[in-house]
Amino acid sequence: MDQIRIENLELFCNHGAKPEENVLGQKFYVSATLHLDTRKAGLTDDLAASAHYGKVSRRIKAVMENNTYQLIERCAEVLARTILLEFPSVQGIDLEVKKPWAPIGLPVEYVSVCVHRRWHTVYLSIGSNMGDRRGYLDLAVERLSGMEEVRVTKKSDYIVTKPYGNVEQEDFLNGCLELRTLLSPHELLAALHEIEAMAGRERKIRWGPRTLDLDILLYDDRILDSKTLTIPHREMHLRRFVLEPLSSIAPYAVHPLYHCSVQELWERLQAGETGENTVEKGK
Ligand code: A4P
Ligand code: MG
Repeated sequence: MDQIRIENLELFCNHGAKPEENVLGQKFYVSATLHLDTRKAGLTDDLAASAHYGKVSRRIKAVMENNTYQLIERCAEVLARTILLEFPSVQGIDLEVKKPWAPIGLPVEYVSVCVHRRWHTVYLSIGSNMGDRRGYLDLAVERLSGMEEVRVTKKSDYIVTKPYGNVEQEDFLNGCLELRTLLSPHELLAALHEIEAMAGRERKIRWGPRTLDLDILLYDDRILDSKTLTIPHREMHLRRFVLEPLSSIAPYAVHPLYHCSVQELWERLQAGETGENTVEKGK
């Protein structure tokens, strides 16, 4: 991806863990590399197709001067988030905050913190088989859309599906979403659990009836297996209620373990059939 670089923007601000730093202030330098596609601006000579480096610099100055943080880690985190949220063409950012007068009692050129932050593409499975199923799925979309660090970029149709697994229960309404997010996988999982709780979700039986179930299917091309989170979702390739709606919004998304597209997974499942069936569309 193309880059725009802002090198060593000099600022005078009050960040520091020592109280005197917060009063006296000192010099900081901020550098930012913006990752974006400059092709259109390059061809048309139109600033609207790029990111205005003057505006980005002034935003960095305002955030640095109007706040007092203890840590340069915090400065870097807030700056990266602000630029990613406020400049839509910027897909990612490398940001460095340098502190040349860091009071460590030793001759040092500077200390600095560097972070890389970017928008991530995520696919979610959403499902409900209790009460107002459509209402719960719509609630999830509404809550996710209301979060600053999440953008719902695609939504499949909802389909009615027979329960998968060995629990006797009502049919499900299922769908899939595409999100862009600044949240890490575990932060996103925590946010999904909060939305499930808002929908009155109770965890009694594994694979049992639920007002709202929100699962992370894919997160970029990440492979992750922790105690609380496995990505890609362990069973996504076996589930009609996942692959049918997912293939309608992301046929070419690639499963990073099986190295094949969602469309291929869906075709394989249809060819092999595994006992769980779509019964009707759009209820
Ligand atoms: N967890 C691990 N990986 C993930 C992930 N990728 N996304 C952990 C979300 N959560 C993940 O989930 C249990 C724990 O899994 C979470 O706390 C999280 O730390 P849960 O939602 O509390 O419990 P669950 O949903 O009963 O269990 P599980 O294994 O997540 O089941 P699934 O996979 O969600 O399947 N049939 C149809 N037709 N439609 C459905 O939507 N859903 C299920 C539940 C079963 N049958 C279904 C459907
Ligand atoms: Mg679940």
